[in-house]
Amino acid sequence: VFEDIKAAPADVIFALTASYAADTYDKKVNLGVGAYRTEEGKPWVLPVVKKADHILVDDNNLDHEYLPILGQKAFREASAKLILGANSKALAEGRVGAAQCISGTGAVYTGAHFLSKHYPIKGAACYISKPTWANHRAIFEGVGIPVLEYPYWDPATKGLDLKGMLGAMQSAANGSIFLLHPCAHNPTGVDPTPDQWRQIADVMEAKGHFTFFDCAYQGFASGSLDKDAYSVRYFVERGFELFVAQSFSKNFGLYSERAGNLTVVAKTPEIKNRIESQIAKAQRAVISNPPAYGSRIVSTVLTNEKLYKEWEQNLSTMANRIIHMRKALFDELTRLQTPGKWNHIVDQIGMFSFTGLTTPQVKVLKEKYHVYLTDNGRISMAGLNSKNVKYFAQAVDYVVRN
Ligand code: PLP
Ligand code: TYF
Repeated sequence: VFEDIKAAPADVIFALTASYAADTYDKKVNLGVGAYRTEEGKPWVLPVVKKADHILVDDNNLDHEYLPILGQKAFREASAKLILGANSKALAEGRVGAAQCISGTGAVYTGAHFLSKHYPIKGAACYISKPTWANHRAIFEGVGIPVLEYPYWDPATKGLDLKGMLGAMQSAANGSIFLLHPCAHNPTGVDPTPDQWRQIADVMEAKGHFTFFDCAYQGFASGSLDKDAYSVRYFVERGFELFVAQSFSKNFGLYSERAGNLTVVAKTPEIKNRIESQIAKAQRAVISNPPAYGSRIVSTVLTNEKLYKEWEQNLSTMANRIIHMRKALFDELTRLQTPGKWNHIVDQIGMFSFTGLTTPQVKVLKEKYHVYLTDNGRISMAGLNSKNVKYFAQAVDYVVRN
């Protein structure tokens, strides 16, 4: 039957992880996948997650019954509150919906799928940032929504191309869908400032565009969960109806547990209910109902004041180690007098740095130095530690000079 089936290309980032794992060189460095690593280069189970784990194990009332189709209520409510803020007017007005999804990816998919069926402007395109996380295009195209790009990264300044971004928003057809990263942009590590968010919101509002936030790094950007939610809360305050996909993979280190949420801010409670009912109908046909474990860990922490504080500390541990590594890499490149300006390494935010290294340079890094990173020059800062940062800086110095 499938004699003519064509092989699909591998996911670039997962393929990097596999090549790294197969490499036997002792100094190899993995700066590919955006997953937190300790100073020892190991995955980190957050201490607060271990605590929540014990609480769940000791809870004799836990069973393995199906969750409701839209997921665990405590998790959905706590997730919406985490991103919108406890004092959110939209929450108080009862017009915020939520669906527990298969992590951030599933939340983006669920929102995209809903838009493909119910967005009132037929044929509306979704604009994604150039560049962005590769799955954005795959997800929206997969549900039949045309995908276009808006400028984001300015190679000359190694910062935000605000003019290009606003220009694309202006010239897009009214009522287009815009996928925005609320903080810690993947892959560039460049975020708009509050004043730039205001300008973005002005155009989004004037053009009647629909805002779809994809929030995979709350807690990783500014070191404060509230500050990292600034853009989302600001848009909601201004009265936007919007979607927010939330991932707990990074900020809880729950990568494999697939804990995510789609928060829906609707115009009225009644519209919110109808949206949720359609999401439930669609969810039933894809996953029936979401998995429980990750969401239980998250809701245990988010609904307990003491554990929440501890979680914030765990987040600081991760965010600070990354900031420390930015500084260490910058200092090392400065010490080596590596040609070029490297201040963007310390200026960029979140898990990634968009180094400006070119695809041929990346190739040499891999082949000569066994350093793994994506072809666009993105590095996952968490892959650096005090044992490998000098080696990496020397490798960068070599490829820049040769
Ligand atoms: N969105 C962005 C921008 C991401 O970087 C990621 C990956 O971490 C995700 C969504 C989804 O991640 P996950 O499905 O693992 O929660
Ligand atoms: O960009 C990253 O590294 C993370 C992890 O298909 C990831 O977002 C990468 C690729 C992918 C799913 C997650």
